[in-house]
Parts: sequence; C-alpha cells; structure tokens
Amino acid sequence: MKIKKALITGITGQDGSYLTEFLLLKSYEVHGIIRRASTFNTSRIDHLYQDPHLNGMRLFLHYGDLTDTGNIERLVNQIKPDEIYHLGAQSHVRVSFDMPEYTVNTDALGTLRILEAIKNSGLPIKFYNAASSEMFGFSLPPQNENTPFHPRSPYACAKVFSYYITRLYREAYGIFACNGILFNHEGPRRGPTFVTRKISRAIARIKAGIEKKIYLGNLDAKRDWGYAPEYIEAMYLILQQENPEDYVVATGESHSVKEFLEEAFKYAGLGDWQPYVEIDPRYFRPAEVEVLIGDASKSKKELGWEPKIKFQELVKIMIDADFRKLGLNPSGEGDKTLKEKFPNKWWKID
Ligand code: NAP
Ligand code: G4F
Repeated sequence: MKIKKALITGITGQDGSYLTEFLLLKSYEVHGIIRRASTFNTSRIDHLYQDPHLNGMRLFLHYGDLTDTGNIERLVNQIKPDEIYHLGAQSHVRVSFDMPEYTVNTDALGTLRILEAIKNSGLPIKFYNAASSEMFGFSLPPQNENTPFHPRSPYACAKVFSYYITRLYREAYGIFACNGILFNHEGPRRGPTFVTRKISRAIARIKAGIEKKIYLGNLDAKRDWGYAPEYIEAMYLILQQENPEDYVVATGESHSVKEFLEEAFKYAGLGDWQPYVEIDPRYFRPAEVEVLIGDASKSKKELGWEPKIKFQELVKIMIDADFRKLGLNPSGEGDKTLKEKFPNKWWKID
C-alpha cells in the first residue's frame, strides 16, 4: 500500500505538534516546515524526532517561511504531498495590531502562496486551511458556516482572505481545498501568551512561589474553548470526505475569561482569584471580539465529529499539566478524565 505523505506548515505550533503525532500513528510520512531561529524551536515535537540517519524514518523537517514564495514552491514540488495541512500563521490577535503588515503577509498571502504552488504543480494535493472563528468577530452567536464575517483585527482580516482564497481555488481550479473554521482550542501545549495558558501557567507559578500576581486585559470576553487534540481529528476528517467543504469545529459552549479564572483558581486550591489578578490595559485590544459560540452541527452530521472535553475538564487538564511541569502534585482530576474518556488516546500527555 502506498504511504500517504502530508506536509504541515506550522508543525512546531500547538496544533502542528498534535497533528504530527496523529498522522505518524496513521502511518503517514510527515513533512514539516520549520523556521530558522537562533535557539531551538522544536520543543513541541522533540518527542517525535527521528534520527535522519536511520532507515524507515517518517518525519522530515524542512527550513522555510510562509513569506518566501520560492521556498514554498520548491518544497511543494520536492515533497509532492498527498495532503497539505496549512497551520502556520502569526496566530496572536493582539500582536496582529502591532504587526499588521507582517500578519497579513504571513496569514493571508502565505495561504495564497501555497495554493499557487499546488495549482502550478498540477498535483492532486488536498489542502486544509486553518481558518478561524475570529473571522466572525462582531456577528451574533451562535456562529456557523453561514454566519457573515465581521473581522475585528488584522489577524481576522487576514484569515478572512485566506478563507475566501481557499474557496476560490476550489471553485476556479477544482483543487480539493477546505477551510476548518475552528473555535478556540487549548491544552498544555498552548502558547503561554494566550489567555487560558497564561492563567494555568501563572497559577502553577503562584503555587510554587515563583510569582504573586497575574496581569490580564479584558475579563468579560467570552470564548468557545475546546481541547486541542480533539480538533486535530476534525482537521483530518475534513480532508477524508468525498467532497471539499468548509466546517465549523466548536464545543457549542461559551465562557468568559472571568469564569476561566474562577474555575482555575478554585481547582488549584487557591480560592478566590481576585487577590491574584491585576488589570493591565496593555492587554486590551483596539477592537475586541466579545462573544464566540460555535454551532458545529454540520461537523457532527457529516464528519461524525463531537467533542468529549468541555470547559471544566479543559481547565483541570491544563492546571494538572502546568503543575506537573513545575514538579508540583496536581489533584489529578484532569488526568483521570483523559484516561476515562480517551482509553486509546494517540497523543502524549504533557
Ligand atoms: P501556534 O501555536 O501559534 O503555531 C503557529 C505555527 O506557525 C508555529 O509553528 C509557527 O512557527 C508557525 N509560523 C508562524 N509564522 C510563520 C511563518 N512566517 N512562516 C512559517 N511558519 C510560521 O498556532 P496554533 O494554535 O497551533 O494554531 C494553528 C493554526 O490554526 C494557526 O493558523 C491559527 O491561526 C489557527 N487557529 C488556531 C486556533 C486555536 O485556538 N489554537 C483557532 C482557530 C484557528 P514558530 O514555532 O517558529 O513560531
Ligand atoms: O487567548 P486569546 O489571546 O485568544 P483569541 O484572541 O481568542 O485568539 C485565539 O483564538 C482564535 C480563534 O477564535 C484563533 F484564531 C487565534 O489564532 C488564537 O488562537 O484571547 C482570548 C480572550 C480575548 O478576548 C482577550 O482580549 O482573552 C482576552 N484576554 C484578557 N486578558 C487576554 C488577556 N488575552 C491574552 N492573550 N492575554 C491576556 O492577558
């Protein structure tokens, strides 16, 4: 049987690392694009590293950047993947206000560069684009595949472009190109500047006596937070359908940052969150997305995808992991949930 080849942009990110684990277990040959950095930037995939000198290895890393057209063209033509999972992006909404041009170059034009490379290659490559619930912005919840977009940041504007250019290349050139409109998904591998991880990490540091306070922005914003490994399965399923389409992936529940604080501080045994939290206006955004709640009924019906982990369980999983990272003893309810709900889990517990 022919081994399937996947190319992942953003392989060193939260989602890229889980997807690599998932596809390797599905016997794929996995190629990932990594950026040159002055320090190692592969910590999320180090447990998957394979010595390039050994036979039979199935994970290959290539230097590249989404802003470099020639590099993207060359990699697509050299690797000839069956599937491309395009996850690479400047993914921080607040940062996109500081670096709008770079964000658009990477997130919008980066997507175009890959689609052009696929088109020019003439190969029957399937393409998954990581679109985002941020595209809905101001539109009233619940948001589904038919909800109009009203982006509220340079990041969201760039993702709207990436969404439409993906659709266009599907319609104009017959490319199997799909958008996954994923709502926020989190976990122990989440970047430490996103709010959930910033909170779980700070709580562990407070417990360990390293820090006393956490500085945050808007506590009233509400998000539909799910557990990242489950969302990776949806990405895969989207590319295994008979026809290329776009899908919303979400839990259907929404909670405020304040609720996340309440739940997390309580679970960590620290009691009320108020004494530990200060508001720092630096973290406010020039325009905010107030409420996101996803309606993932299409994914449930057509992909058979449904999330098992909901808000409270997610909080516990993240706190347990950050406690463990600092050598603290977690209460373990998060770990227990994972064992019960995913007896055959495919990802490494952090
Ligand atoms: P992440 O952890 O921030 O990872 C982003 C990845 O993109 C990293 O591997 C990063 O490389 C890479 N990257 C950034 N700029 C690049 C460039 N110019 N060229 C090549 N690679 C570049 O993001 P994530 O949470 O895994 O999200 C994956 C994708 O889904 C992103 O496109 C994000 O916008 C989208 N999304 C995420 C969520 C969510 O809740 N997580 C929801 C909806 C959509 P370095 O490691 O070198 O920085
Ligand atoms: O954790 P966040 O930075 O995630 P945000 O902006 O929702 O974006 C994430 O999810 C998107 C999907 O909807 C992805 F497309 C995107 O790539 C990224 O993964 O902020 C969540 C909320 C915001 O309303 C923010 O204003 O938390 C609020 N918040 C309050 N204090 C904070 C902070 N956010 C951050 N990052 N840091 C704070 O101190």
